[in-house]
Amino acid sequence: MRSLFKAAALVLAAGVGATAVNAAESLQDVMKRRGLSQQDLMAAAKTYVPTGKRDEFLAFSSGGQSGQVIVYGIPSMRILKYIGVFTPEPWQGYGFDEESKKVLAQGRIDGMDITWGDTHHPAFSETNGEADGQFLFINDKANPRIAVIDLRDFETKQIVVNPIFKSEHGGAFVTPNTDYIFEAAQYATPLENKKFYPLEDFNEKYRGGMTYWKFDRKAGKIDPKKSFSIELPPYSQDLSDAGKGPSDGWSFTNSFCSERYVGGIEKGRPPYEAGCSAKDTDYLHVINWKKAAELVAAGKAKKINGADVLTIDTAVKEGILFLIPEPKSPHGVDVTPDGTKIVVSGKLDTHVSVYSFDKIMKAIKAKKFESKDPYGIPVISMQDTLHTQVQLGLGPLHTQYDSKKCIAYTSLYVDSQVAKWDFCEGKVLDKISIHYNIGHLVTMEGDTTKPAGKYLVALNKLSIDRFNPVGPLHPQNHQLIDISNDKMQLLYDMPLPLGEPHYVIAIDAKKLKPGVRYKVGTDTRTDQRHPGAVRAGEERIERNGNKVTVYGTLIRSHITPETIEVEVGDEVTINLTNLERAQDETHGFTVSTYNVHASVEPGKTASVKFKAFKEGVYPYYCTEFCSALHLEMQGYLLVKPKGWKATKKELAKGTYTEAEYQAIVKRVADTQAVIDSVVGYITSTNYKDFPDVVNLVADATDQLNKIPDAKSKYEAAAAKKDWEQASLWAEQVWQYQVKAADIGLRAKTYLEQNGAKVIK
Ligand code: K7E
Ligand code: CUA
Repeated sequence: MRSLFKAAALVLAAGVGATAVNAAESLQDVMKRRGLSQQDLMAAAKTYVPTGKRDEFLAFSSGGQSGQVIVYGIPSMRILKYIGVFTPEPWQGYGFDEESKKVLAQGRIDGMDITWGDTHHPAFSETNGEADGQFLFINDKANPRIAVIDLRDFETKQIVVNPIFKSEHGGAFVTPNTDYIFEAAQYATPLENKKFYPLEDFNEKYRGGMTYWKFDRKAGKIDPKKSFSIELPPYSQDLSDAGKGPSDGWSFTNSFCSERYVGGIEKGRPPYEAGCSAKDTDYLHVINWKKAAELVAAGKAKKINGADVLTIDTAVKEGILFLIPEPKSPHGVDVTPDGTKIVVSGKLDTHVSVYSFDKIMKAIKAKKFESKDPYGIPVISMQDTLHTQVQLGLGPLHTQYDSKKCIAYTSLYVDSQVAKWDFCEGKVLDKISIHYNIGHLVTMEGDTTKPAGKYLVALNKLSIDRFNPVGPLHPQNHQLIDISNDKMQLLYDMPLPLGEPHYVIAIDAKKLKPGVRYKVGTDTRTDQRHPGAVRAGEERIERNGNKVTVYGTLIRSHITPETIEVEVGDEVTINLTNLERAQDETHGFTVSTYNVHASVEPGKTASVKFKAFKEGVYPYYCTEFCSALHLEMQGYLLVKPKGWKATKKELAKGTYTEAEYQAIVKRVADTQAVIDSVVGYITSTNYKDFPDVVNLVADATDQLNKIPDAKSKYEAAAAKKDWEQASLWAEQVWQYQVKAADIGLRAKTYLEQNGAKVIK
C-alpha cells in the first residue's frame, strides 16, 4: 500500500499523463479485421462518446415488469442507472432500509404489500409545456399506482394508489405546468372497492374513468386530497395526452373495446380479441379537465371510496365530456407540439387520423353532435373534426414530433417500421425498417411543446436474431436512429436486459441538475432531517426496554460503533450517517443474515431495523469498495443469550515493540512531506475556481483535522510505554494521512487535466 501510494505520487509529480496511441494498426486494418463498412464507421462516429465525455440527452425508460426506471445516455446508449420504483432494488437499499420501505408501503393495496409493478409511461414535470427536469412520474398498470421520482437525486419519493380503479394504463401524463398528472383506467371494473357484480351487469355496474392527481410542486408530492376522478363508460380507456397551447385545459383519451364485450372463450363464446375489435370505430374521449377541477371545487363531486368523483351524468350536464369516433382499436393519441392537432393511430387501421382541436371546439360550441352514446355522452362526428387522415402502413401505434415544423414519426408495429410524415400536409416522407415490431418510439423531448429533434429511439418488442442468444427470453432492443437529415439512419442496437419497457422520454442533459451530496443527516425519502442522524463524536447506543437504537456514522474507513451488543429477542434499529463530503464516497451497510441493506451516500442518514431473533455472532460491514481499507470497514453484532454473563474481562492484546512504534512514526513523518508537497501544489493554483476540487480539499482537510487528537493519544501511550496503543494510534494517524493524500492526489490530477493555472 505504502509503495503503491508513493509510486502514484511520483507518476503524478512527473506529469506523465497521456499514453501513446497504438500506432501499429490503421483504421483500415481495424475495419478489415472487424468486418466494418464505411456506413458502420459513420454510425459509430455518430454514437461514440469518448472516455470522459458525456451524452447530450438522457433517456428515462420504463422498466416494464421490473417496476423500475432505466436511465441511459443518448447517443451513446450507455446505461447510467436503474431507479427502484415499485420493486425493491438491493444496491440502492430500496426496500431494505426503513426509509425506502416506507415509500414502498405507500403502495400497499388493501393492506397488502405489492413488490412489483408493470411500469409503462414515464413523464417529466413540465413548465409551459417544456420538460423542466425537476420530477419524473411513472405508472403501474397492474396495480393502479403512480410514483413520483425527484430528479435532484433520482430517488422515488412517493407512491399513490388509485382510489377507484383496478388497473390503469393511460398514465402518467402531465398538464403543461404539472398542475395535474393524469391516468386512465384500462379494464373496466366496479368503482366501489371490493364490490362484486357479475359480468352480466357489465354495462350497468362496470366503469372506466380518468383520475387527475394534483401535484404540489413545492412539496414535490401528489396531494390526494386535491385530486379527483371522472367516471367514464366501460370502454377500456387507453392512452392519453394533455392539450397544450390552444388546447391547454383539455385532455384526450383513446379507448378500445367500446363494444363492451366480456369474453368467455371457455364457455364457447368468441374470445375478447374478436369481440373487442368487431366495430369499425372506438371513441376518443375529449375532457375539459380545467372545468372539471372547478366543478369538484364547487362541491359537485360524489365520494367513492372516500375520493372525489364526477359522475358521467354531471360531466354531461356540465358540458365537460365528449366522444369522437376514431378508427378501429386505436392505441396512441399524441397532441402536436403547437397544441392544434391530435394524432390518433388505429392498430387495425393503416391510417393515422389527425383531428383538429379548432374543429372540435367549433362543433362543441355549435352543439353539433351526431348522436349520444348509451350513457348520454354527446358524440361529435369524425367528419366534423378531422384535419386529415394519412395512410402510413400496418399497425400504427405511437407518434412523436420533430423540432422541424409539421414533422412526425409514427411506429408501425406490424410493418416493423418507423414512418416519417408531415401532419400538416398529410404526406409520408420516409420510412425505415427496425428489428422488430416496434411499440413506442421517442424523439428528444418529442412530446413537449419544444421537441429537440436529432435522435429517435425505437422500442422494439422483439429482438429475435439481433444479439448473442441468451435463452428463450430475449433482451429488449432499443434502436437509435439519426433523424437530423431527410433520410433516417439506423445507428445502434442496444440490448436491454430489463423488460419490457413501453415508453421512454428523453431530455436535454443540461436541464438536469442532480446533487452529489446531501446536507448531513438527511432522510432522503422525505428530504427532512433524519431523527437518527448524529455528527462525528455523538455516536451512541441506547436501550429502552427491549428496543436497542444505534446512532452511528460512516466515514473512510470505519463504522462507529464497531461492536453492537444486544440480547436475543431485542428489536434493533441501526441509524447510520455518512459523514463524507467527497463526491461518490458512498458506504453500504449490511448485517449478516438479517436481510437488511442500506446505500448511504454522502450526507445521507439511513436506518435498518430487525428483530435479533437468533443468538450468535453476526458480522456487519460496508458493502461498497470505498477505500483501500474498505474490507476493514467492519464490526460485530453480538446477540447474546438471555442472562449471559461475561467471564473474561479483557480483549486479547497484540505484541508491539518500541522499534515498531518508531517505524510507524517515521512513516507518518515521510507521508506528511508528500502531503505538504501536494497541498503546496494545489494552493499554488486557482483551485478555488473548480468547485469539485474545493469539495475534495474540504474532505481532505476533514481527514487532516482528525490527526491532532490521534497524535496526542499515541504520544500519551508512548509516554506510558504502552507500545500497542501507541503503535495503533500512530497507525490511525497514517490512515488519516493516506486518505487525505488520496483525495489530494485526485484533486491534483483534476487540476492538471482541467487546465488550472499556477497563480503563486
Ligand atoms: Cu406498450 Cu404505451 Cu403501455 Cu403502446 S403501451 S406499445
Ligand atoms: Cu465504506 Cu467500504
